[in-house]
This record gives sequence, C-alpha cells and structure tokens, in this order.
Amino acid sequence: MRTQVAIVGAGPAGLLLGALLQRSGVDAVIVEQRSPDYVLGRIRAGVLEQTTVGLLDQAGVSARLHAEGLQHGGIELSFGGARHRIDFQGLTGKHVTVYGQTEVTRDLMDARRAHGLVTHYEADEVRVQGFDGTRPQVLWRQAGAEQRLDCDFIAGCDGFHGVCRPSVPASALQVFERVYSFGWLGLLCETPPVSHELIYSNHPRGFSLCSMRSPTRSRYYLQCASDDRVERWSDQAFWDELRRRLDPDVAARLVTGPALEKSIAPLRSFVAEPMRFGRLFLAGDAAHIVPPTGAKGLNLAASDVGLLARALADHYAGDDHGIETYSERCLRRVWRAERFSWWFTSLMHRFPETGEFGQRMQMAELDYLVSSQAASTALAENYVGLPL
Ligand code: RFL
Ligand code: PHB
Repeated sequence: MRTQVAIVGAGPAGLLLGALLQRSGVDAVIVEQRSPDYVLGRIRAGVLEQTTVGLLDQAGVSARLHAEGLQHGGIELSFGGARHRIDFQGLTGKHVTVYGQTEVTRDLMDARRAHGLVTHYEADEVRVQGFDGTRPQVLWRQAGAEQRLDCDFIAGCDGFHGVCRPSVPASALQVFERVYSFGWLGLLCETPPVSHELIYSNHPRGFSLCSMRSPTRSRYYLQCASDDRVERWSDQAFWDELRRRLDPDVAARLVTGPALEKSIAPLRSFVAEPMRFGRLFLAGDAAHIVPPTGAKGLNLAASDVGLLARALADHYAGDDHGIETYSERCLRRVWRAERFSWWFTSLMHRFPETGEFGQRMQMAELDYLVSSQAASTALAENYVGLPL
C-alpha cells in the first residue's frame, strides 16, 4: 500500500488532519490500534475555542456542531462560598463552544466514511520506520497478517501512550514534565446541568468542576488522589462530595442521577521537543499534555494539525517553509497553553504540600482576579484561546 501521508491514530488530531488534507487534495491513510466504538467510548474534552471551530468549518464537518453546540460567553469561579463570573464576551469579544470530543470524533468519522477515505482500525503492533530517510513506512499486523504502508510523511497523532514519539532516538528528544499528586474523577449523567455556564470551584475539600455536554447531559469532576480508584466511588458518594464543594445555592439546585460513565484521569504537564524528526511529525497528545483545567488539550491538538495540514499542502505545491518551521511554530503556542493550564491548575486545586500559606495565596489571587479587569482579561483571553 502507498499514500502521501500516513497518519497514526484516529483520535481528534488524526481524523481532523485527514479531513483537512483531503480538502487540500493530499492523499492520507489512517492506522488506528483500537476499534471505532472504543475510540467513541472515551469521554474527554468538552470545550472548543473559536480557532478549533474554524478548523472544523474548514474541514467541512461543523454542521452538527453549529446546530447543537452551546456558545458560552463566560465561566464562573467559585471560592470562599460565593461565585464570580468572568465575562469572556465582554472582555475579549470571543466565546467558547461546548460540544463533546466524542461528537467531534463522530462527525469526523462520518465524513471520512462518506468520502470513502481509508482507515485501518484494530491494527496490532504498529511500528514506524525510515522517517530519517526518504522512505518512511508504517507497519502493523491485521488479523494476523503483516501490513505495510509506504508514504512520503508520517503524522504521529497517536496520543501520549502511542508508538511514534518513543520511535524517535531518545538523544534527539528533550522532554519536560510535571506530574501532579492528584487526578480528576469525572462523572457523565443524563440530567440538566446545574448552571448554564461552567463553574470552576476552589474549595478546602478540593477542586470541582460543573460542566455539560448538552441542555440535558451534565459532566462533573472532582479532584481526587492520583492513586484513588473509581470502584471506590459509588454514584451517591460522588454526588455527596460534589455538593460539599459547591456553594449552598448551587448545591441545592444540583439534579443527580445514575452515572453513564465514571473515570479517573491523572494530571500531567508534558512537552517533547522538537515536534518533527525528518519525515515524522508529532501532533496533539503525542507531543504534549496539559492538565485539563484550562480545557486546552483538544484545542492544541487541533491547532497543531491545522498548521501541519497547511505545511504538507504547501510542500506538495513546492514550498517547504511550513514543514521546516512546523515544530517551532507549534511549540510557541504549546508553551503558552502549558503555562496557562499549569497556572489555572495551581490556582484552583488543593496542594497538601503548600499548607495554609498556599491556600491564603490562592484566595488572595482569586480575589485579585475577580476584582481587576486586567487580571480577568488575562484569564479570559487565554481561556478563549490565543490567536493561531
Ligand atoms: P487521543 O485522543 O489520545 O488519540 C490518539 C489515538 O491514537 C491511537 N493510538 C494508536 N494508534 C495506532 N498505533 C498505536 N501504537 C497507537 N497508540 C495510540 C489511540 O487509540 C487514539 O485513538 O489524542 P489526540 O488525537 O492528540 O487528541 C488529544 C485530546 O484527546 C486531548 O488533548 C483532550 O481530550 C484533553 N482534554 C481536554 N481538551 C480540551 O481541549 N478541552 C477540554 O475540555 C478537555 N477536557 C481532556 C479533558 C482530557 C481528559 N482526560 C481524560 C485526559 C478532560 C479529561 C478528563
Ligand atoms: C469537560 O466538559 O469535560 C471539561 C470542561 C472544561 C474543562 C475540562 C473538561 O476545563
């Protein structure tokens, strides 16, 4: 088999890259280790920046997003028993769109199928080679038989635990990492959201987040210990703990119900530099991870592949500038999002190691944040997304 661009991974990064390349007339094949149902079953992000929506428009997959996505002009910060709104629309003229990663993935999968584009699902033992020369290859086993895809370029969109980044010689890679001592326990539920906007809460018992997927579907998160196990949390225990971490007014309005999904995600900041090695490009979680507090992970994955699709299309039109500057241009945006996500995580979570002093510092900063237009604007412009 042969294609121009072999994409490893059919998460949002790989699927969006495939759609953008198709629009530019570049041929691409995707190789994914899981089944389509498994990919759709992972409940993750919910908040899209306008830049991400623009890329989905460009890819021609945004009709349902515009019909069903919820435009949010702000968020609420809850601390010290009260809520304070940050008005994104007023401070930046921009909004974010609440539309689940699962739905983005479904729309991209449907479009790929409708265009007859090739995705090899349930590929075992995926390997990448030859990207330091001119003949890169992706190899895998499918139903026991060895498969080989020859290509001009490989796009490593295979997430944090993928095979592409570890295939680069360790000496060529610089890794920056911070692992947090806590995780997020998430619960998805078919109940109306407790509020029409997201509520990020800093509470002495730990962080919590009230989010949503639609007017009838809610997503809630609790800060938990990184070694906690989801089996230890009954639905009732989750709701009881969430209520304790909300202000009384919101707690009284909370509508509970059986969990459709419950899972624990560890929190990590991670960047691998550079994002290109010869003819292998890393994009999305394969190259960087942010803690979810700033809602940046999926958005960074989208902006990476936006730049990569353009660079590859330019290459086939005879211009290699985009390819040569891909890593540098992505990393500038990545580090800004890393800084914002780390800052917002540090501000909102309980860090046992920093004690009472750390908590007083958080309260002082939150107080400043909600009373200073300059500070609120800094939060707002990072949350809605810096320009591409
Ligand atoms: P993905 O989604 O991990 O997809 C990678 C794909 O590659 C496949 N794969 C392989 N395929 C072939 N061979 C191999 N060896 C392979 N190894 C892996 C995998 O099966 C998978 O299909 O990475 P991608 O595409 O880069 O997308 C990144 C996003 O998924 C991620 O950044 C976001 O979900 C992060 N995130 C959020 N981002 C936001 O922008 N806004 C949010 O509100 C937000 N909330 C979140 C989040 C992540 C969370 N968790 C669970 C970590 C909330 C949570 C709880
Ligand atoms: C979500 O709805 O899953 C979500 C929203 C905002 C975040 C993280 C996750 O910051």
